Amino acid sequence: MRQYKISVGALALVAIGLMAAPASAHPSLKSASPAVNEPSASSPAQIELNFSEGVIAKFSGAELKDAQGKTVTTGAATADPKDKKRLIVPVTAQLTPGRYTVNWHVVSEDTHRVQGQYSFSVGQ
Ligand SMILES: [Cu+2]
Repeated sequence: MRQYKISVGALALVAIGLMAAPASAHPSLKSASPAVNEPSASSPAQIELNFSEGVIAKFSGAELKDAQGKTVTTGAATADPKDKKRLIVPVTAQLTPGRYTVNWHVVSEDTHRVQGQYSFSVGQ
């Protein structure tokens, strides 16, 4: 009986150790459309953000700002049903030529929250 208790305790310690292990996987932005160094010829209908991990759209999103720092209204972010690593943000407004910044935040499927930003430009 005592032997049994010790082994359960040991197992619990192992389990706690596993949970406390640092997560090596966090979502990072792999690519985007419009791309960073390829100006979009015309106003994009949507912004696609491709991450290294699947993301939960409900807890993810992006804020679009123009060169003056003014927020541009966008639709709600959704995950691509065929690829959970891709977050799609509909651009409802017609973007005038210039530089735009996307402030994104995502919660990955392992519940880690990460945020960042990237810029693209719409051609003249
Ligand atoms: Cu993570």
